[in-house]
Amino acid sequence: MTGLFITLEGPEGAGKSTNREYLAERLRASGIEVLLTREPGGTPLAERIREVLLTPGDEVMSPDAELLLVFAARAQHLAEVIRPALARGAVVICDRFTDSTYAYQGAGRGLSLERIATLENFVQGQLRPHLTLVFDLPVEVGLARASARGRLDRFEQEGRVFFDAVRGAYLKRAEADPSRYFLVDAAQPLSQVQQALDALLPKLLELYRG
Ligand code: T5A
Repeated sequence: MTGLFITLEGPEGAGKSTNREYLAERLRASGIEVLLTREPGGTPLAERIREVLLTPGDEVMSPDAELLLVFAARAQHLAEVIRPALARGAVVICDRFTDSTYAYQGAGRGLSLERIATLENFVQGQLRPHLTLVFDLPVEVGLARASARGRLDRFEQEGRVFFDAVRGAYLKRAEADPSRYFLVDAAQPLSQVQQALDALLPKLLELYRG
């Protein structure tokens, strides 16, 4: 049996972290093993790479170095956590995955999408998420939520143009493949966002049970 791979995506402050536990609990209530994880990160080594990626520093990180670090963390995460969990039949809910790379390193930094696709194939082989929830909201709303938490990480210090490109990339990817992507209006009050997730549960269970 192979499990179900669900990824949560979207710009800063969209509510991915807030809602991942909610979704996990709803699935666990149906007796399913759920593994919650995140990127960059998810293993001790990948979390160390996350620190490097998110911590602002004096030395400017080159976009290529950033891209390779993201995929290095992903390779470790896949080998140690995601693939084993899927192999034993769990539902894996991952807060960000390769759609973030297309959005941030591709649209945000302007790196070639073909190069990202090459690394995606190299690191992941055939593995792609079964379902991707894109939490979408106006850039200024997400940044206001993220800023309210205090110190900004290295990505959150980027400007409006960067985040407009990130949001646009998510919307474009979701539009191109409606069978895999599900858009969530993340600007709504939390209770309504969670109602939208509840409405999605039967589809998730159907996908899981095949
Ligand atoms: N990255 C990552 C890349 O560049 N390439 C990659 O390949 C990958 C995998 C990771 C960074 O790494 C980059 C992208 C990111 O910049 P992160 O901390 O994991 O950083 O991701 P962030 O998006 O920065 O995480 P945030 O915490 O900012 O966003 P979330 O998780 O979407 O939002 P959340 O749940 O923490 O909510 C933010 C605040 O809003 C409130 C919450 O209570 C919280 O205070 N909130 C709401 N308020 C009102 N109404 C709602 N509906 C709300 N939902 C949440």
